[in-house]
Amino acid sequence: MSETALGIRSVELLEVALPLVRPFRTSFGEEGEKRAILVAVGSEELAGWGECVASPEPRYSEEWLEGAWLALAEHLVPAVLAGGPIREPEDVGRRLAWVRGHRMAKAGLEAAVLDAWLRARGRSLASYLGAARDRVECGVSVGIASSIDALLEEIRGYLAKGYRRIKLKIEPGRDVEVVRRVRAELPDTPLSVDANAAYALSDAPLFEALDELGLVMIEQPLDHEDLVDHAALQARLRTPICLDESIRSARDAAAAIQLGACRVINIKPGRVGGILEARRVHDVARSLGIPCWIGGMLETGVGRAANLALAAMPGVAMPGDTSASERYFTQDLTDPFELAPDGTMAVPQGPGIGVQPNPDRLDDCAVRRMTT
Ligand code: SMG
Ligand code: MG
Repeated sequence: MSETALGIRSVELLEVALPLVRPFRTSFGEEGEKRAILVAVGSEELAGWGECVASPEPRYSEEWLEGAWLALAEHLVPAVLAGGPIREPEDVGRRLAWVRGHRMAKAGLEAAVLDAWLRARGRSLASYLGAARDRVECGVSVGIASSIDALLEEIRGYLAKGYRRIKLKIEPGRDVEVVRRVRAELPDTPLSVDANAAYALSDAPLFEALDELGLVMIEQPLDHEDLVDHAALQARLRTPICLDESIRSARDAAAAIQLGACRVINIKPGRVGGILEARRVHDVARSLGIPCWIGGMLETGVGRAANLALAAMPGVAMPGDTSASERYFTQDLTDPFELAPDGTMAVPQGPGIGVQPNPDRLDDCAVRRMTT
């Protein structure tokens, strides 16, 4: 095991396409297929893997797959390579700090370097992040369905598998009535809703109606740039508001908490620019007494493995959108992640993220490759 700096010989970008077992619909659009950029960092005889979660279209955030590919190929990868051997994982962020934004692209590259760096030391990502547990609680995010009956059938299937919290996607016109029906059918199930920024403060009465339904949280009800309106809405509700899209950094997290804009934070490493910044968001939330949990971006096993390590951090106090591979894919890129009947999943314990994509599966799923 090497304790010396990590020399990077090459960086490969791979665009992959995997069919989803069912389309995933949110207030901003529908995805029928998972596309992602995998980043593979080659060093000596080992490789490190990272996943960039930018979607094909810039709907969830301003980043999108093609833009992330260009940012990586033209700016981020050359900047990391130009700096020479990596002495510590923070070197990646320092070398990329001059690039404004492009957090998902940066996160994919940082994750790959961090994985290689940890593998060279025989150390797991979970232990590096200070994991407090070796199994984590899992919830599931349920897309907007064609009918309430179809939605209930899907939810019952997930509950039978053991998921500990159900998150319902809502959009204007498919909100209070749907949630009320689900709540009536499932009075004891921990339920949350996620609006993906589809509402305005003038919709406060709608959220007051949701406030009566005993939800665990209401995720990102309002515009991603509007912390002040979120604070005004939170002041009117007992149900905690959880921010997702609005939190792009530890600095945003501190501001949102101090403003009273949220009482829960969804942490996604891609959204905040990397695993190290995700840990900083966690640390800020924890020091200010705000529970956090780990979200999801329909990741393949590569990104999922890192999310499970993050979910083991001590301040993560709620089930994550870290669902089993079979909830997304008939065949994942890695060995599948499986949910235990008690609704928990094992945190990978091997070096780095603890898993690797299967080379044959990668050949089947790769639609584009580029090596620098
Ligand atoms: O990974 O299971 C998952 C998806 C969780 O709902 C989920 N993610 O806003 O939290 C969110 C959405 C964004 C998905 S965009 C592809
Ligand atoms: Mg969300």
